[in-house]
Amino acid sequence: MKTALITGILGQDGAYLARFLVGKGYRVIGTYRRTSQIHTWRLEALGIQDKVTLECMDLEDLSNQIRILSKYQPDEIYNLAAQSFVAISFEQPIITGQITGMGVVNLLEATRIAAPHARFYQASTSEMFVRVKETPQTETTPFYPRSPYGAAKVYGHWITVNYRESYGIFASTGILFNHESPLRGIEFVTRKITDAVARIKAGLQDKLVLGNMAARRDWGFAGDYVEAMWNMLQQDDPGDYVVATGESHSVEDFASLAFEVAGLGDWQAFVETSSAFRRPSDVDFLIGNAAKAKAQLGWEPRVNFEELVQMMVYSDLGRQGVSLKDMLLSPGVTQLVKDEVAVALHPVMDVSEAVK
Ligand code: NAP
Ligand code: G4F
Repeated sequence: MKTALITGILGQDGAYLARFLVGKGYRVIGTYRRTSQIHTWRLEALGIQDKVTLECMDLEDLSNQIRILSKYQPDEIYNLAAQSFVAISFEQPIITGQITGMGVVNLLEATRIAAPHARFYQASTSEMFVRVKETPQTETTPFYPRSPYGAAKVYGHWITVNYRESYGIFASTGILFNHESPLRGIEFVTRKITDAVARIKAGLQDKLVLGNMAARRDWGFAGDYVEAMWNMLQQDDPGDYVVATGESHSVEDFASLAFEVAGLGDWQAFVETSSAFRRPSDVDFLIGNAAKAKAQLGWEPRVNFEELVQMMVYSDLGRQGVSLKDMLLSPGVTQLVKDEVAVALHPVMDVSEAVK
């Protein structure tokens, strides 16, 4: 049985990756940072809280990491932990650098010292491109980050490449474009929108206030993207891979479709904008070219933009107690969407009749 260690297992990607690896028969060790309350809601939603071993480990503490890696001797290490919210990185640039940048070299050092034969995955990001030099972006597009988060990730990316070249560690990076899900953190714009749409539908909220609605992103489904991470570590050689859908939509497109899916009509009746949600510098347009991942990993996204918006809106409507039966039974809703909604909702609502 192979052992995988996932940092940031309590985050969105960590939970989906853990589900995928448990399904493949791995022993999964998931690490989380110490907080006053461990939040395992994502693992519970995916039904795997009893199938993974949790260990407290902070990306800032090298000695902690050496002990954990020595104890478990993982075959694969997935470094997903980070201060991952771009907006807060402008407010907390130093801690973002320490966790999202220096945290990577800590873990690489721990790997070199305690588990040198482990295969290592680093969560790189399209936020490294930002002031784009080429459209769509590929593995060879030059980086030009425009946030403390993006700058920290560029360091994490290059130090991973450096450990691969200097010490022969099997270290790969996934340059993942935005990926979302019903389990996305509520601070990110997609989930902020779908949560607000559900609350408006349930009569709990009147307005949604957003920032830059013209920003365009290449949005995919997190459940698809974690499979690409695993694939990268099964290759004969390590490498760097863009993972994206190749389609770009604006925040306005996302909001417009979300209000429509919930049957609320015109989004403009509910949405306001405020400079409070604008960043000192923003990313206007991102779109990825995942041709290398397709050719070498055989990876392609399964969930399209409309399905992604649907699964997020329906999950949030369910969380607010809105009946979903008629919506899920409508012919435009695919089985994939129904299945992910059922997964996201099973701790709070049984939608089994509608998803058969
Ligand atoms: P996420 O939901 O924010 O998860 C990140 C996890 O890292 C959280 O569980 C967080 O703990 C943990 N963490 C934060 N600081 C830590 C520290 N000092 N030590 C240990 N753990 C720490 O992010 P995600 O969306 O799953 O993304 C996973 C990774 O992919 C991140 O590195 C992100 O930057 C990168 N990425 C994400 C996307 C995307 O669109 N989702 C795209 C490209 C790259 P708490 O749960 O306690 O906060
Ligand atoms: O959802 P966001 O906060 O995601 P962002 O900044 O693209 O970062 C995410 O994707 C990256 C990959 O490119 C990851 F590396 C990173 O960890 C994270 O997962 O914002 C998306 C866009 C931005 O242009 C933002 O300015 O939406 C715009 N936006 C407009 N109104 C808003 C809002 N973003 C947030 N969070 N909240 C708003 O009210």
